[in-house]
Amino acid sequence: MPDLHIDGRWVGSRDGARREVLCPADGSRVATVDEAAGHDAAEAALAARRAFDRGAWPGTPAKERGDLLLRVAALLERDKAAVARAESLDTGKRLVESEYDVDDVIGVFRYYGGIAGTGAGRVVDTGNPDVVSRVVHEPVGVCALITPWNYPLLQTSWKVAPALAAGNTFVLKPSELTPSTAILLIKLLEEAGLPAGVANLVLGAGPRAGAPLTEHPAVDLVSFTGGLATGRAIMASAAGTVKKVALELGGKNPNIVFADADVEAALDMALTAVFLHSGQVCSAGARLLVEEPLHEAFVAELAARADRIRLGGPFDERAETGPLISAEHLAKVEAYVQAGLDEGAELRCGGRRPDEPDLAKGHYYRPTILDRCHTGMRAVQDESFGPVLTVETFTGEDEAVRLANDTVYGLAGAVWTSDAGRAQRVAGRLRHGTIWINDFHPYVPQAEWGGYKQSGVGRELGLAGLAEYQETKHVWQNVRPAPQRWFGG
Ligand code: TXE
Repeated sequence: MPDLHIDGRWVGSRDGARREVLCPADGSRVATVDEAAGHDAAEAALAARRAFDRGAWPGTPAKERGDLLLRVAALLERDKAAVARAESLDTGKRLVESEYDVDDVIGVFRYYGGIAGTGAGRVVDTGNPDVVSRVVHEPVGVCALITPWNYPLLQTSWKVAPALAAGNTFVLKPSELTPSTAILLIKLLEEAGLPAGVANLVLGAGPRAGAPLTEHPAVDLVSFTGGLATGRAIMASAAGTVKKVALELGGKNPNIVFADADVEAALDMALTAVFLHSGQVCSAGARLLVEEPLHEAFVAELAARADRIRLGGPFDERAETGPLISAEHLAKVEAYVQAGLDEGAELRCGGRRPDEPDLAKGHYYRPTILDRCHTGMRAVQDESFGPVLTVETFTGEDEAVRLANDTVYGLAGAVWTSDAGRAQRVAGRLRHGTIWINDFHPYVPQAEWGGYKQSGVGRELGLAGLAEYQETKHVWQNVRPAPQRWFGG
């Protein structure tokens, strides 16, 4: 069966191109899928345009749109095992993590299914009794949804669920490295009863299949999650037709540990913060800022624990984390660590591929800690998106805040302290979109997610995540029209 979905039909790419999807854990072939090019992307954009301009979906009662999302959640529940397996094969992540991801995806569809019919707008008091003034929300139109490979289905759900709840049509372009769960999701949307043309899917490389969507005049909005450089390129190309853009571009997220913190909890969570999914997490706590008196003991224990982390493939029940997504990404992480060492960082653990022969075919890299870093280093400023922690020290609240904000990014950060007042003061001064106090990583679909500064534009999740996919219209009605005589006429 072909893999592109355009105007309600499964089709191949027009030029017949195909791409192999390989499992990062061992290089085995997972699938061979159709690879779209510009003409396929354009066809998909036009199909979404027709479905928006002439189809029933944008005018379907919002409550009914929400009900469809709830049906999708139920179908995902039914197919959870197969979806999680597909996600693990594409990404190499542990099956249990993919299962958590599918649970989260179900939660996102339930959340937007639940709120779809609740916000019809508002009536405005104009002070004039002869006027009815309403502010209403309408769908933006055709959305290009471009998603990355680290949490393929989860990132997709953050876009697809609110886009549909708001009544939009879309073209989804998942990462070329991890297309399998996008195909499964489109099938479930069809099964749930979504009209033809509302959800379109093109697969393929970014410049070939994604870039044409960001330029196409039929597209009204681009929502993108991925790297900073690609985000800048997309923003520039969307400018030609002044599309709305929503961007989530990762981060270099500070994890601040004060000397009065609960050290055992802070240690444990510092590991999770950075080494979860081998650091391929936009909110990874990749910068540890530790208060001077705690520094040596904290980092020594952290390095000892990091050295014991067991690597392995998706179905290895003893594994604690998996491989990097590709050979290219592994090479990038290796070069990043080398650059950090060249800049004067001290290697406390890792800094190499694992020795185990059975991991040799995968793109594995040992959890790595670079100590004695400072904000002047590229290693502290650039996102490695791998299992690499940089360590800086500070003294007192002001220095902690200054260092934590000394980055072009602003996605997330954490503060560990037993002083509740200090926790709130620091949280208030951090220029990052999510702040955890004495915790790291949790999120809920009800709360907004997104970045300050170059971590992005706009918000996903929560009410703002729905508003991103809505236009706002003011409707003014004069119920007692009469001449105004502004002009003598
Ligand atoms: O991502 P890209 P890459 C960061 C991380 C990583 C770096 C590069 O630091 O090392 O980005 O990763 C599509 N027009 N993050 O190169 O290129 C592409 O096909 C339109 C952070 O893998 O950003 C894919 O679907 N689309 C991050 C998507 O963009 C284009 C998650 C993401 O790929 C395109 C992943 C173009 N010109 C990487 N070029 C996060 N925020 O969580 C590429 N794409």
